[in-house]
Amino acid sequence: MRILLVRVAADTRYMQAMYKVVRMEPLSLEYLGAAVKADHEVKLFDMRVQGGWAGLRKVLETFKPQVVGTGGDTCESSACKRVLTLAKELDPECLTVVGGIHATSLPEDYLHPDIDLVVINEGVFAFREIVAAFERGASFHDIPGLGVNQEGAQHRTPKRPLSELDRLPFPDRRLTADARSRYGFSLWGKHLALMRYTQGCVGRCDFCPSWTQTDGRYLRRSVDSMLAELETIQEPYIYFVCEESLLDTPLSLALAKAIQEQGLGKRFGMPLRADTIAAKPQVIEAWAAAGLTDTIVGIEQANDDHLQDREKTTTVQDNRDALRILKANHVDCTGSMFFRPDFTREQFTELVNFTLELGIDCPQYFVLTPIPGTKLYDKVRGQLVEHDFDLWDFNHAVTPTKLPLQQFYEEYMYAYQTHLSPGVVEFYQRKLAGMSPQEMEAEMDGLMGFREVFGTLHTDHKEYAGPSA
Ligand code: B12
Ligand code: SF4
Repeated sequence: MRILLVRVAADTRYMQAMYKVVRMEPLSLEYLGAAVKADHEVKLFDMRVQGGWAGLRKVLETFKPQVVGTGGDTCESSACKRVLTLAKELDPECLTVVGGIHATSLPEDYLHPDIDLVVINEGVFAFREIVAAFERGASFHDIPGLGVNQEGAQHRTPKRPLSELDRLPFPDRRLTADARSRYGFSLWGKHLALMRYTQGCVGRCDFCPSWTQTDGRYLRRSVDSMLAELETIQEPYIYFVCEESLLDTPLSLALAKAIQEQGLGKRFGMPLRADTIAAKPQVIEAWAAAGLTDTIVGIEQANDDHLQDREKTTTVQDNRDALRILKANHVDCTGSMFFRPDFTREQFTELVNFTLELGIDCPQYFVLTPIPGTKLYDKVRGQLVEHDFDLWDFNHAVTPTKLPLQQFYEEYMYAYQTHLSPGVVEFYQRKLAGMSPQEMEAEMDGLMGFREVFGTLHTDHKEYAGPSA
């Protein structure tokens, strides 16, 4: 069968700016491609770099796929629907399939006339079974882990057991051979590949959908599987797409040692919890020796009460210790913080000052968003004021703000003044020094795009005028 996998691009200004700066390889689709490529003709089309909607129409018309699959974050969900609508418009007989985090967290949102199947959770084996059943003309109702859309209703098949990560095939990176030179994140390493190592988290934070995806389990790959895949990757920089990479101390130390012994000469980035770093300085030291240069840490809040409100078990002291240990090992920290919609001006200032005090190399601020699939979503769903999922990009308030909306965004934008502080400027200088003039131009283009977006976030709310103070 001819199968087209589409890496979607949302049309919103924020996401368009994001795709210029942070453009990672479509790892999920490379996994799906690996699942079916042996028996079928597979193409992967990336709307971010291969011509957007016009390019998509062209590939649909010329390749004439019999199966079209796509997926994305909540803020990309309306674009996913449009992709599959276009596919059906050009060939009503083609099978349309959607998967990914939004499909997993809120499958009913994909009950749509142009979508045939919704894949909940891990998609590799489900997708293989779907394509095989479609080819045979068999029913999809026997395949676990699906929402089957039929006659205006969504029928759920039984839950699919979680796949152990070592059982998955390696992602097929040949599917993105033509686009690979354009993937990366210049601040970490322009030529960057993504790689899975662990999945899930032992945390139970109320704003996070990651632990619910794995029923609270922490899945991991073996050293042998990691080394075998690493040897197939050309890019010099690798980012682990985990939620928390180094929870398992013996495994983490064994992998760091094996990587060092192999002498692959790669650099690594990975997300880490502050309490993991604080409790295991020896693991950070081993990984720094193995090539770890960057990490993303969920610092989140400036005081323990606010952390506890979110059921986050790290403490302000963990955050302080984590930054100290990272600096001692020359690992750069991208710290992630969120502003609660009920923040006052003083609370904005407290959080911004805390990030300066910690000396975070690259502070990233978001708006606390009750994403589907989280406890927080269940807690506040009655208070939602923004129902347009295009704006659920962690940069727009979707529940009422205490400050008038425009002031809320002014404070939000002001937080990014921290990027002019000496420590952050030094971080940028260090990272930009390794770039070619062309890379630097692309980087500046994206960063200016973000500046423009942040200046006008409040206008994105369309009809929504904002709650009163
Ligand atoms: C790595 C990562 C990133 C990386 C790279 C992301 C990228 N898309 O290129 C970086 C750091 C750049 C990033 C950025 C962002 N991220 Co992010 N990210 C993750 C993380 C930690 C892992 C995702 C991953 O790659 N997993 C490994 C791959 C192989 O698994 P997978 O994508 O789930 O795919 C499998 C299945 O879902 C399924 N599947 C997926 N697609 C399809 C399609 C079909 C047809 C089928 C059948 C199956 C299927 O099968 C796949 C194969 O195994 C997740 C956490 C999580 N729990 O998912 C957050 C997460 C996805 N990110 C999130 C967000 C919000 C963002 C940002 C919007 C934040 C921001 N405002 O800047 C940006 C936007 C990125 C974008 N869309 O371009 C949220 C999304 C929540 C939501 N419902 O919207 C998550 C869940 C984090 C969280 N805890 O809230 N992110
Ligand atoms: S520690 Fe991070 S990954 Fe783990 S549940 Fe909390 S927010 Fe999610």
